[in-house]
Amino acid sequence: DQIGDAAKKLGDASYDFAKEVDWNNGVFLQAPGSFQPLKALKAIDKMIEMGAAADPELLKKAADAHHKAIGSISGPNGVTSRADWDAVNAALGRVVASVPKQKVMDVYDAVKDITDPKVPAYMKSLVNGADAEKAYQGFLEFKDVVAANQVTTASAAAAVPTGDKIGTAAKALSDASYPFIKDIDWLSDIYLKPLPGKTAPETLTAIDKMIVMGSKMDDNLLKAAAEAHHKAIGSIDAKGVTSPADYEAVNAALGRIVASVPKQTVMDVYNSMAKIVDPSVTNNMFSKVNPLDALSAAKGFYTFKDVVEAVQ
Ligand code: CLA
Ligand code: PID
Ligand code: PID
Ligand code: PID
Ligand code: PID
Ligand code: PID
Ligand code: PID
Repeated sequence: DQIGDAAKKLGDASYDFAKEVDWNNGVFLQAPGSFQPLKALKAIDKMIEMGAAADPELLKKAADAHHKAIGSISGPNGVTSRADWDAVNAALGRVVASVPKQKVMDVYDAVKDITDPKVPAYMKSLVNGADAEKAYQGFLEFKDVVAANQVTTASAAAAVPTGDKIGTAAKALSDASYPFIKDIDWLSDIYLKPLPGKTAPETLTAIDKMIVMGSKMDDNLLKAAAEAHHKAIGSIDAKGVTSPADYEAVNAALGRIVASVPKQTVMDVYNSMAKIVDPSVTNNMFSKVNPLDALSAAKGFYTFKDVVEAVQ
């Protein structure tokens, strides 16, 4: 297809730049400017809306392309192979082309809103500037091909199951855990702190397992889960906490997507996360909330998971 061909040219123009970026640099965990959690949530919300509007098959292929690319990483900077670099660019170009232009521009504008204007120049200063310029010229040509292949209308909303066992169980889970949700400081910057003692390649292993799980999920249910998050963001209070009803809808939606993949795929995520999250992190989270509320939430979760497993 045209986007695939254009991705090869983009690769010619950008792979030198890709090799020069230090993908293992911890700086990429930081906010790209002053820390503004509510504005950042707005930007994430725009990405969620774009993800929910994207063609699910193309989204899966993009997830698969990332998984494959993680497998061909080499060298100290963590760069993937040239072929996989091109494949990721092509896959993302197709995802972009599957949503109306305005959805893409909404992400761009919202990210711009939380990005200090000095950040791009700083990023450029870390690589060969001429190679960054060459990559950008390549991107500008690529985006014209994407625009020429872009849809103009958004896809239909997902179908949300009703009256299913997971939906019923989600109500009990949400009742048991909403006090805990209200105890959590959602606007803290602690969630952007590095995981103690872990390197970027180690962390990427766990993310890779999530990508694999995402790629196996039921299309409609993943879309519904994204839409449930978008709705929940719309009802947050000043402390970032969503309404009880929207929280319940998120739990139901996530239970359903978990049930749509094999148990082992879920456990692969859990086990890889357990390897990179030191118990001190979990204990620290626990120390900041009412312990009775956390225990009630945990009890609710362990009951919920049995319902999920029964329909998995
Ligand atoms: Mg989420 C999970 C935040 C968007 C899909 N997500 C999580 C949690 C964290 C979070 C609260 C990971 C950390 C953790 O486990 O804490 N997500 C979060 C934010 C946003 C977002 C702030 C922004 C909009 N997510 C989002 C989108 C999707 C997902 C758009 C795609 C549709 N997210 C997704 C999945 C999962 C998460 C599939 C998880 O599995 C993970 C999670 O919650 O695992 C348990 C602990 C969790 C909480 C504080 C909230 C849930 C409370 C539960 C139901 C009960 C508490 C149990 C116990 C006390 C703690 C867990 C014990 C542990 C051993 C499992
Ligand atoms: C400017 C001025 C003009 C010239 C110009 C110009 C530049 C415009 C530009 C630009 C626009 C632009 C857009 C970019 C957009 C990037 C979008 C990223 C989206 C990320 C997403 C992430 C996600 C997920 C995911 C799916 C999940 C949801 C999420 C489900 C269902 C200014 C040059 C034309 C770069 C969507 C993918 C996992 C949130 O106009 O004169 O330069 O760049 O998890 O959804 O699972
Ligand atoms: C524009 C203007 C509108 C019209 C429009 C428009 C186009 C927007 C577009 C577009 C956005 C867009 C984005 C693309 C992004 C590509 C990103 C590629 C990333 C590849 C990576 C590969 C890798 C790895 C990996 C992880 C490793 C690092 C690596 C670590 C820690 C402008 C059409 C709407 C194409 C990251 C995965 C292995 C490097 O908006 O008018 O057309 O395309 O090895 O991580 O090691
Ligand atoms: C300039 C002037 C214009 C021309 C121009 C120009 C240059 C702009 C530039 C540039 C922008 C730019 C951006 C770059 C962005 C790279 C982003 C990389 C992200 C990597 C991540 C890696 C990671 C992980 C991971 C998970 C870990 C955290 C991390 C935990 C909990 C100035 C040329 C356009 C290079 C996210 C995945 C392992 C961080 O605009 O005229 O030159 O470069 O380790 O999670 O640990
Ligand atoms: C233990 C001991 C026993 C008792 C027990 C026990 C506990 C087990 C547990 C537990 C397992 C467990 C699992 C959890 C799993 C969480 C998984 C999260 C996945 C997140 C994903 C994120 C993503 C996306 C997304 C889609 C995108 C890709 C991504 C596409 C196509 C130890 C109690 C049984 C919590 C997948 C969703 C946006 C990466 O066994 O004695 O306690 O918890 O962007 O894909 O867009
Ligand atoms: C288990 C054991 C195996 C069998 C198994 C199994 C089950 C795994 C499961 C499961 C995992 C799982 C995960 C669930 C997670 C739910 C998370 C809910 C999060 C809700 C949020 C709501 C909100 C917002 C929002 C953003 C705001 C904050 C809030 C900010 C900055 C165990 C079956 C495989 C259900 C985050 C979105 C508006 C609070 O593995 O043997 O069954 O379920 O307002 O952000 O303000
Ligand atoms: C313990 C002992 C057992 C019993 C038990 C127990 C407790 C475990 C606990 C607990 C685990 C736990 C986890 C919590 C996790 C909260 C995660 C919140 C994530 C929030 C995010 C928000 C954000 C953003 C966002 C984007 C911004 C950055 C942020 C930028 C660029 C010990 C009870 C089981 C509470 C990610 C989305 C706006 C940060 O196990 O016997 O008690 O709590 O602003 O992006 O700015």
